[in-house]
Amino acid sequence: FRRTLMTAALVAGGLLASTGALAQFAERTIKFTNGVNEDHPVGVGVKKMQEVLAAKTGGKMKITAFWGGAAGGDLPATQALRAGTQEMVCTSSSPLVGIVKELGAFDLPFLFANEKEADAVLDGPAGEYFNKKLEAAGLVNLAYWENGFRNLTNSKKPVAKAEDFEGVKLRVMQNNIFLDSFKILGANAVPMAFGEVFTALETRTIDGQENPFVTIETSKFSEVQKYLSVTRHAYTPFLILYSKKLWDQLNPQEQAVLREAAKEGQKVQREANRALNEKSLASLRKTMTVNEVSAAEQKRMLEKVKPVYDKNVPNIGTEAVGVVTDALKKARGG
Ligand code: TF8
Repeated sequence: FRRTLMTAALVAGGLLASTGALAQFAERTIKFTNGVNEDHPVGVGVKKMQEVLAAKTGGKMKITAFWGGAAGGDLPATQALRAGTQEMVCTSSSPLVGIVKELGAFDLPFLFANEKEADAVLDGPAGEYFNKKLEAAGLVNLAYWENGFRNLTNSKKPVAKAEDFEGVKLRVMQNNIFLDSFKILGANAVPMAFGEVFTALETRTIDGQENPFVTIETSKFSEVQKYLSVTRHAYTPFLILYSKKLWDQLNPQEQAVLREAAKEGQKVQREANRALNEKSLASLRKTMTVNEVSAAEQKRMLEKVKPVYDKNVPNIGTEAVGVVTDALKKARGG
């Protein structure tokens, strides 16, 4: 009997200790939205976040994810975060330039050459610089994830040189720098929310769009596009944003576990995205006509878009552009 009592006391004590550790976490359901489909590597990252939260909070903090833009596109979702009516979103930086103009630095054409450079800039002090700007606008960036290098698709012709953009009606993100860049290259560029792109391509309201291979494949643009041109003209990062209004209602332990989850998610999301990038290209080749753009032609395109830099850098802010170009120099070993 004594022994049973003692065991019971020990068990109760143990339970108390563990509930004590978990008491710092409230039951929370976090709404997360994204414009891409769940089979995009963002799905891998979110799954990881869910696992980390389950393990660290005893299942008290949960993420409910909505895919395919079903719960609104990048910009409306980000506005919901600012208003405090939604917790989280994975969004491209580009549609947010109306909120944080400095983010336009990432839209400058041919800025990053490879993923290593992007990681070095985004995960270092430069990334922190943009996080501060975001925070001042009511958005806490938990981590930079990856969409990837953007490439062009269209239904008219292969684009191998700058002159080939002529006569292509091209959807661009709601972003002035993209609009200016493709206009100056000769395309008929029209800004459009991502959620409208598939139908606009299908009905031939537009001829083309530009996104990384993985997004082209998982959003099924390949079903309504003939030509894929490997331009790699921009790397616009994904931001994992949390509503600052709702963030401020979390305690430090809850905030720390969310940051940790987003970081863990970043690792697997980038890995999955990079592994899938080549696979996606291979599968796109089966139905699309793919052409590479030579380094020399990329350079000619860059020459042609130089006035876009001159016009937009003052709007973005020379400080923000300087922060990125300095970090890039460092990453390149200069
Ligand atoms: C775009 C963006 C989008 C992504 C996606 C919705 O073209 O690159 O593909 O932000 O997550 O609008």
